[in-house]
Amino acid sequence: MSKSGFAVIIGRSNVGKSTLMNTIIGSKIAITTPKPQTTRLPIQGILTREQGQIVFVDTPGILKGAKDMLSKKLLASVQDSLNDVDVVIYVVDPTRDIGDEEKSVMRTVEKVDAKKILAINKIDLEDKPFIDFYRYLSDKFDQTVEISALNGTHVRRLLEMIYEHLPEGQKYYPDHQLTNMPNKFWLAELIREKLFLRLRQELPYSAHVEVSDIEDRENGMLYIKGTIFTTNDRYKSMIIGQKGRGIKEIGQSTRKELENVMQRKVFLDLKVETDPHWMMKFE
Ligand SMILES: Nc1nc2c(ncn2[C@@H]2O[C@H](COP(=O)(O)OP(=O)(O)OP(=O)(O)O)[C@@H](O)[C@H]2O)c(=O)[nH]1
Ligand SMILES: [Mg+2]
Repeated sequence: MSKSGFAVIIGRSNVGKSTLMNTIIGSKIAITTPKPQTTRLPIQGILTREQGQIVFVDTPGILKGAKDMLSKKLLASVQDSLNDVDVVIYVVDPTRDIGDEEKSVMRTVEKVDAKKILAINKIDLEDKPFIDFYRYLSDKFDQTVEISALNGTHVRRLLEMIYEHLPEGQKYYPDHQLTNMPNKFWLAELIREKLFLRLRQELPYSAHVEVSDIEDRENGMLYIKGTIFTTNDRYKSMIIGQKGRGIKEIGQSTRKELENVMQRKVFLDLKVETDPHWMMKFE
């Protein structure tokens, strides 16, 4: 009998949760940016080894005090993914002060009925002024590990810890499946990453991306149709940019990455539309 179970990755925004999941799975499943609230929906990354299968759930970062509807939905989705979890991996960033926000995440973690691992991330960075504060939290956890999600330092140790706590059981997914995310969703996320990296301040949060069409075309070319929705016309023209330069750059950098990953030619048909109500539809 081998082991199987769910390991939820939780923590405030920007601590490196998605980076950690990608490093563990060995593939870019979730998008990552230096901006808060990059992840918007819990995303599963599946690791199948001889010891068993771990289904990781990367969750949106918890931002305290954000009272807008998007943040509320993000928080609700985090709460949902904490039901029926076997292991919680609580990721913290020792370059940032604990503060009220971290305390509120800690309270959420405390309430969860599961094994808990504290992962102190970003140990590759020289300057970690708050690391002792985080080390001090170890008492409250079943185990603690100091990692670099970016470089993979001590990630193997973390995996061993998770396997230790996992119950015996059947696999949830077939051996070669890496994520539960449909292709269209993953492509839309990749476009959103490029959009996030380009835009400043509040703008990225007023945008949402959908991919409506993926088709194999002649000569092995992959045709992808995507739309960036934003809440008003002013944002729309900011995304499009002067002489269309903005949207062109977003399209080009997405296409380049896709061609690299897929090893084939990609045609990306990308438009921007105004839809003041997309946030209402967002789940
Ligand atoms: N130096 C260093 N940077 C890291 C490490 N892990 C993540 N980062 C960086 O931290 C930033 C945030 O990483 P993400 O993985 O997007 O963080 P997240 O916790 O998923 O953020 P949200 O989805 O917004 O909650 C990115 O710029 C990463 O490259 C690490 O181990 N070391
Ligand atoms: Mg993330």
